[in-house]
Amino acid sequence: MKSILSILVIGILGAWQTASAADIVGTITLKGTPPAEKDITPLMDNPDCAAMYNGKMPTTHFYVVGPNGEFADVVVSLKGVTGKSTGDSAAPAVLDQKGCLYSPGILAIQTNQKIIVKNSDTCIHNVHCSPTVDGNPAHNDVQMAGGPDLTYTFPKPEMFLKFQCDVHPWMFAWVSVFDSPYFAVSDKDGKFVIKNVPPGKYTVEADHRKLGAQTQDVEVADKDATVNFTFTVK
Ligand SMILES: [Cu+2]
Repeated sequence: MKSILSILVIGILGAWQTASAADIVGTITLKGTPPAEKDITPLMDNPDCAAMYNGKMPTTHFYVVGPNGEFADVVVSLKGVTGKSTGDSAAPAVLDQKGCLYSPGILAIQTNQKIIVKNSDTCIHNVHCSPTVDGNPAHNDVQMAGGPDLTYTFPKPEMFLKFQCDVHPWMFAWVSVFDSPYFAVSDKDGKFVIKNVPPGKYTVEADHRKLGAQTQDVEVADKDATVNFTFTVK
């Protein structure tokens, strides 16, 4: 009886293990020297915005790269995985306007996940998003200093949906929308983690706003899978 019980327990544990999800982890590296970031001079010509910088010129952040090529702001996702969104019940994502810039400049959300746009500045902004995929609504809303947050949702997957400010023409954010929770944006160490991926074979796509997309195939079983990407500056 005892042995039957232990076989049962082992069997149940085994079934649980093969059915359990694992993470896809990796590091993104940039090879080569990216073009120098540009000074955002018009920001400093605007007294409201310049007041937040104490004379220190802000720059663009097209290539956020560490001393050893650690490459941030790469959007990593599972290509072609749709119909898996948990956006309805996911915590909202936050896009802030701070120092007359969007923060973060690269963001990823799920379909139907709330994205809350804040204005942390002491000046007015205008949130203007222009999707290119049918079914994703455009918005163009004035947001006063200290004004209430704006909340948007997008029902369709879209890469790099453009947010801009019509008051400050240098302000851009790029929001990628996925129909699943299986995505991540690489951090300042070039690391990413796509959590709780069900077992299976996937194509992992890494997409950088300036350098385009790469893919690699991976099989997820019962332990974490590693997929590293190297981008090269052309
Ligand atoms: Cu603005």
